[in-house]
Amino acid sequence: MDFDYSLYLVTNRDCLPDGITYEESLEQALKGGVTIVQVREKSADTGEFLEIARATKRICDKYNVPLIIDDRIDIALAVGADGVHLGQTDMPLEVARKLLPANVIIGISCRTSEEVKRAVAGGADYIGIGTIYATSTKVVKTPLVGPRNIGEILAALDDTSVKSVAIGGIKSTNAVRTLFGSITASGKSLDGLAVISDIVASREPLIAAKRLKDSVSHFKASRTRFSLGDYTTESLKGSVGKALKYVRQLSPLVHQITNTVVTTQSANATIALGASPIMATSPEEMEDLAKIPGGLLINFGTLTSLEGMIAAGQYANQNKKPIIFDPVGVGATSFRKLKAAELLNAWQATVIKGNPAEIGALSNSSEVQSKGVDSAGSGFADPASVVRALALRERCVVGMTGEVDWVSDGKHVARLANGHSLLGHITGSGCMVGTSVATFCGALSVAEKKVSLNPLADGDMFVATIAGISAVAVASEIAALRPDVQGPGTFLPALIDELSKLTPEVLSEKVNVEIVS
Ligand code: 3NM
Repeated sequence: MDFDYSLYLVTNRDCLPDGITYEESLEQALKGGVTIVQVREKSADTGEFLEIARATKRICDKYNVPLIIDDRIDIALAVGADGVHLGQTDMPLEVARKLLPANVIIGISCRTSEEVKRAVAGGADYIGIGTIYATSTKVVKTPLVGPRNIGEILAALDDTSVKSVAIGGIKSTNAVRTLFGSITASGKSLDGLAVISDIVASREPLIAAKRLKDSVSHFKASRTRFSLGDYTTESLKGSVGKALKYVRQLSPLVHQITNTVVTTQSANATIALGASPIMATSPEEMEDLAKIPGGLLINFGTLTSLEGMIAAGQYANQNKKPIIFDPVGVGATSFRKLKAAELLNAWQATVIKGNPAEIGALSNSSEVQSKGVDSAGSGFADPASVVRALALRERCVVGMTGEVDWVSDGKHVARLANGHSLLGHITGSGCMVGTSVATFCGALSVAEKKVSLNPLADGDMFVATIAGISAVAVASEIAALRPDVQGPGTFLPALIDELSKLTPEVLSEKVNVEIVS
């Protein structure tokens, strides 16, 4: 049976807010886009369970949505349900299969690859992978799966037609992250998301369901494309200039949560490029800020306001606003590594920008070592492969800056060779590059609104990243040649001047970019 698993609602009468009945909530959820419903009654007597199942069936039939019954085969048979859902300790799959008519589907909860393999062998039609995130809806004694491990578990479904949903703590804020985390090496991904509280506990179940459904639909429509496809060195030169035109014309809002060392400098660089900076850090204002189109930079150089970083990223994902993550010094301490993982589990980055040590640390490579926040190593033997592999693993664009910069969308790799050595003699030049990338990503996501590329952001984020890196690099070359520049002290204001004077034509002409694959 080919059901649509996109938005799988599990019922729970205990979660209903005061004043909303079970039937009202269910009907609103179905109107909002729920595609399949499971009745889950852990404490009801048989008679009460049957009554609830019958009422649910009537409403589901009205919306032509299939009905699954949790655990109870007898209830499923009695109401003519479309399927049964089993836990690992419920009736064995093989036994349930024998008791049920062939057209009744069976789903089973799994948390490991081994459980998935057993489910496949036993003839399951779908699996529910969980528990993904902490949830107060169900007492869970097993370790959380986390979004970045879903893909590995899901890989056990390769070469099968068994469907999958994820469950446990899934909300509209982490829906995009969950879906992206599920993509396997072979390109498989979740068929849908299963939720209780995000819909059932809501006072507006229709809106709650619609938000989730939109995230799943965007994801399914264009899962893995980050860039527009085929590039040549010539086409990139033109695109980079055009991107600067967009920055100047649209002046996007660039929301930056950055470190205390560079805040003023980064805000000035944003203005110089032609955009508007806002340096807000309080979690309470993130939902409102995410609704304003533009870019979001998350730079965790001084690791304050982690809560704000999590909220900002989650709301940005929900609003298709590009997130540029600058994991400053991530290789320097295990604490930073842990926090970077926490952030990358909380939201899906659109671009990760770092120096070789930072990119090495995120790639779990020891080839380039970290010293403080500066990269001490000379670089990777094969930098193109490093950025491509990380872009593929994190499903985002990766920009690695250094004497030569490397950018990949997981498919293409571009090599950039601009920049002056004085950049290495002022603090925060790497952070300024992150700001510039966020500015260009923000501009292109607004300019190319109709070019739907991926669920994370509209616009060509590969081009935006190249443009962001090269704008600072080209401006630094021009600034360093000015007669008034005597050293690092005079270089910094000259750099800000040259960023503001940079024209699309000069950027296109001077950018030293090459597509290497
Ligand atoms: N099963 P919420 S977690 C019913 O891990 C259920 O198998 C889980 O509720 C599992 O969406 C869970 O409110 C509760 O977190 C899901």
